[in-house]
Amino acid sequence: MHSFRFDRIQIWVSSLAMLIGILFHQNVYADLKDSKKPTVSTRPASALGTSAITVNGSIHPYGLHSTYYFEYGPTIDYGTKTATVELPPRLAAFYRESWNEGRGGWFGGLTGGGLKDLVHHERGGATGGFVRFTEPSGHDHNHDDGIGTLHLCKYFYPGVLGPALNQPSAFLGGGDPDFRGAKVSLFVRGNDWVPNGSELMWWTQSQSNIDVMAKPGWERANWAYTGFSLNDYLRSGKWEKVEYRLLNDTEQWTFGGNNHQQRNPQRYSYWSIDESQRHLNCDFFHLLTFVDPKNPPSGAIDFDELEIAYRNYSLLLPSNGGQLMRAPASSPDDAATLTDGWRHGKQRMWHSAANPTEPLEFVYTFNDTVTIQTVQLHQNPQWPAKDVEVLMSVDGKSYRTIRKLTFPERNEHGNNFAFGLETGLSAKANFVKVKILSGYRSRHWGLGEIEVFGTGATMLPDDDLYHVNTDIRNLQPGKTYHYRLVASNSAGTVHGKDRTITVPADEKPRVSTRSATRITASSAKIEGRLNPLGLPTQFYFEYGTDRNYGKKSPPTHGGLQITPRTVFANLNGLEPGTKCHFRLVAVNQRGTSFGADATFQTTDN
Ligand SMILES: [Ca+2]
Ligand SMILES: [Ca+2]
Repeated sequence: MHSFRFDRIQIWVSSLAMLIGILFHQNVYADLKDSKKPTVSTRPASALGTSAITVNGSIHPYGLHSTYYFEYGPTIDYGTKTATVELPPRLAAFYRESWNEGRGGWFGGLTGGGLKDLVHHERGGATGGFVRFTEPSGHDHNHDDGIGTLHLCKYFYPGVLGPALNQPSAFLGGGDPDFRGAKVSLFVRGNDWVPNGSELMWWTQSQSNIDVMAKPGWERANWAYTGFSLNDYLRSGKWEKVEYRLLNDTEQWTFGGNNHQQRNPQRYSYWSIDESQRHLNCDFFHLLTFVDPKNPPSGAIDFDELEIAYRNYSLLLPSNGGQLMRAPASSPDDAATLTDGWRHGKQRMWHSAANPTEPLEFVYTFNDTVTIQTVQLHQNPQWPAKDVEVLMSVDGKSYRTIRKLTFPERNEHGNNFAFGLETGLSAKANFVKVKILSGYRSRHWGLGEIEVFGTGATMLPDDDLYHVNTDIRNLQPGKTYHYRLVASNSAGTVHGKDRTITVPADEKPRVSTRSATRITASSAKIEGRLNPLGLPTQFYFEYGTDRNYGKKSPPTHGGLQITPRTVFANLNGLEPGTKCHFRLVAVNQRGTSFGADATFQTTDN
């Protein structure tokens, strides 16, 4: 997929840099060390209302612990900088749902009165079982001011919201997983699928104040990943494997706002994409966006073999500073499978030697003294453990029990839900000991994964490209600001190139025309970015065979948020083999804005 090409480009660029070094007989060692300095790029910023902006950039940290900030100001001397933050740890945690055993913790869309369940099929998937979402689904108008009506195809609770609604939660990352830059892989199949202008895409819903969650006063951020649509994979009617990446770049996302009845109180209030993905604590979905209630989609969508690589702050992951000190002898399995980021699965879990008779002890230490807040242990479905004790120590000699639990043998919702969780701890530790005291089968005792969450560790990032962004507030309307990204790792500090952005002087909509896709002899999808800057806004596209245009797409509600969004129109009835001009136009009470002209050519029948 396009989103993975960065790896190849970066490898190619660094290989080329090394080759040039050798050719010119330079000090190759010095070049190699130098090449470990972060690669830093300042990227275009976007407006956030008339007194704030979101600045974007990218960093390649080469696997070294890295920090970054943005500096900004009215001149190239900048003068102000944002808080220095760490680049997040590696994509070293994995969630997989095969739907072979059942529906797991997954839900489907809405009907008029409640949840419309996904139907589980025992066979016929890309592998084994799968789940099916079938239209008609109830229209979910909750986010109309952001991205229009939704149909919820399938959704899932990664954190604490689920139990509050009496639904199962997988507690990814102890309930606070980081999905910035996450890699998503799944199989989809369309069955007589007619999208009628809707798009199937990823959706992130996060709560900025986790204490209120589903209680009165809750406010939630909703972001659709408009950087990637799954629609194209539903057309063949066959199982199609899809891979994409949730790039942490604001230009790839669209914020979902309130419906028309929720202006007061603000329910779906803004929280930055960086924070919303950093704490994916409510739920995530694959859903249909831009649904036209008068002409909804029809057919069914099948899902199978979902796999997500995300960022996990477990202190036991080797790249986060955990080290295995001692493991039981004579096991057929490598103890490293207990900290490989996978909850269960072949070669991803551990079981003991035959017929254990005494407690099985795993001892871990940390690179730095840490404060342990959460412990999460995952079951081995094949050789389930029963009684397990978790202890911690400062000196490695005297240990204190922090949790003794009796594991369930299995969970009715499947292997992803067979875990023990202890939260609300606060204990400084240099060592952790996990003792398996008994098992459900006498032949072997096992576990799937051991996770410990807390603070105090230095976590290494991936040797990969990261997108970063930060909101900057309290700026002057109409004023131009300079900004640049600055990143440091142990090999040095690098300043990205200077860029500028002019903060909108007033609430007149901001527009930019983007490109055309899905071009046939008679049709095309045309796209743009729009920021309604806080006032109710309508948008349409002008199009035609020259810059006089002459035609326009139906005017559509473009929201009233202060955030940019993706907007599009589907054009039909075009002439084959013809060049078409188009531009985005948006109107609100402060005025009308026109995007730049863009063109595409229809195919020759
Ligand atoms: Ca399956
Ligand atoms: Ca594991």
